[in-house]
Amino acid sequence: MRIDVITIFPDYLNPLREALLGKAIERERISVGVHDLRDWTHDVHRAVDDSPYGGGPGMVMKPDVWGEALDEVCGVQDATPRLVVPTPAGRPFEQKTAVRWSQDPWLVFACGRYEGIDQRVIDDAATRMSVEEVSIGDYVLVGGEVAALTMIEAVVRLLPGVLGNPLSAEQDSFSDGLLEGPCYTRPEVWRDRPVPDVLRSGNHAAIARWRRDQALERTYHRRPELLAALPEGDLDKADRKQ
Ligand code: 6GU
Repeated sequence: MRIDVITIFPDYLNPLREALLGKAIERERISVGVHDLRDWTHDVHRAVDDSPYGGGPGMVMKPDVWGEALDEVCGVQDATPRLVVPTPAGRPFEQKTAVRWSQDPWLVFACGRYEGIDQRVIDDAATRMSVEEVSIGDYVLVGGEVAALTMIEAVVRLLPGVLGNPLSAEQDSFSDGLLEGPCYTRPEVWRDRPVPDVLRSGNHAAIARWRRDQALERTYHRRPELLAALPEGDLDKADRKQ
């Protein structure tokens, strides 16, 4: 997978080179390009923003600069990328979004700052490629960079050969619509707290039942709306006893 990020703060994306994402780059599972938006300015001040039509606070990112940046970054291959625009005004980014994007060969992230990017940039790009304006949650960040990092990490860990153990991705919270329950390792007793007996019983059916019950209980308390959204038939008889 190819990933490009356009931003006025390229250093914000440095964590991409660390840990799991860095390994994925080294192993050539992904190739990453981070581009400084100001490279496409022509004025001495390298201005990327201007005041909003209609008035109001804040600044809007200029269409001419973004237009040239996207023409160049998105036009270098004979394919077209999916263009992702992180914004608190976007559709929610969810695990299923990450799964869908993980099938793509090429993602381009356009990170806005200030009040946002002139809408014509997005509308124009959408005539040539698939464009998604997405939000990572109901809070406001200063810019799209941290949101882009978040989304890139969620996508890249799903690519084959990136996670050490491919079963980890299958057992994620959300993969069955529930939160994952608690987990334990040695020692058997720590600060007078024993590991739950069932996990040391060797009874695999009992362990699976217990884990399922813990997941249901945790989801009920922390994210009741997830339980309500489970498709009909996802809860069996034993689940309903919980
Ligand atoms: Cl994607 N961008 C910004 N700037 N703020 C956000 C967000 C994105 N998602 C939640 N808050």
